[in-house]
Amino acid sequence: MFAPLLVAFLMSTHQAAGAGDCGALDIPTSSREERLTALRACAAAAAESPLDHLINRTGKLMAVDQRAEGYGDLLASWDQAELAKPEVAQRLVKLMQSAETAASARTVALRALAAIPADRRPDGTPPIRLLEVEIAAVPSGMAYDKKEFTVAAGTLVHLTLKNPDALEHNLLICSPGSLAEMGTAGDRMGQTPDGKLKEFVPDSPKVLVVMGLVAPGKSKSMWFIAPEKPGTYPYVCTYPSHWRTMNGKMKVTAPTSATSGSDTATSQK
Ligand SMILES: [Cu+2]
Repeated sequence: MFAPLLVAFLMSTHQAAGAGDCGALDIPTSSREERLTALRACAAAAAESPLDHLINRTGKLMAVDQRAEGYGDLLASWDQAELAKPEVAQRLVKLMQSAETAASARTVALRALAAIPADRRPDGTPPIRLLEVEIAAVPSGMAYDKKEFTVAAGTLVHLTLKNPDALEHNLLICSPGSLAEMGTAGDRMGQTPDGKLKEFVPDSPKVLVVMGLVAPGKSKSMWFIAPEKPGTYPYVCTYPSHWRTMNGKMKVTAPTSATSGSDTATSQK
C-alpha cells in the first residue's frame, strides 16, 4: 500500500520544491539548514514551537516513509536540554511505545530518545540497544558482501549500503519466508512503466524496511527498529533479476535481559 503513497509523496514534494517555505522539510535531499528553515516556517504557520511541530508531524508518518530519515536527523541533533524536558521526553516515549504509531515514527522517536543522556530520560524508558550494520554490493558479483547479521528484537539499527558496483541496487527487509515472493514481484515491476519510479519496491505489507536504489559509487544510510518477533527476515535487492543471488538474512533474536540498566552499542561492519 505504501509504494503508491511513496510515489505520490515524491511527486508532491518535487512540485512543492519551488514553493519554498515549508516544502524543504520533506524533500529527501534537503540539508539540515534547509530543513530547519522550512521547519521554522511550517511551525510559525501552525502557531507551534518548531520542536512541537516536528514531533506532531512525526506522529503522522506512514509505516514506511522517506520523510522519516530527515525528521530523525533533525530530532536526533536537537538541543539535548530541550529534548530532555520531561514533557518532551515523555511524548517521545509515548510515540515510541504506542501501537498506533507507524514504524517510521517509532524509529524517529527512538533516535531522539537515544540522543538524550540515559540518566535524563523519563523513568521507565528501557535501555536502548544500537547496532551499526554495513553491507556492500560485491563488484560484478550480483551479491551483498554480508550474507547475514544478527540483531536483538527492538534494537535501533543504523544500516549503510555501499555500492561500489557498476549497477544500481536496493535493499529491502521483508517478512520471514517472503524472499521469492518479493523477488519475483520486483521482476514483474521491471516490465511496468513505473517500476523504476517506484525503485522496484513491491506494493506489499511484507516489505518492512526500504532502502531505495543506490547508484553506482554511492552509499546510503537509514535507521529502523528491528522487529519485536524473533525470526529470520530476508533482505534482498529487488532490482529485476538480482534477487536470486543478491540476498541475505537478518536473524532477529529475543532481547536479552542482560542489557538492563544501560544502553549497548555494537557494530557488524
Ligand atoms: Cu541489485
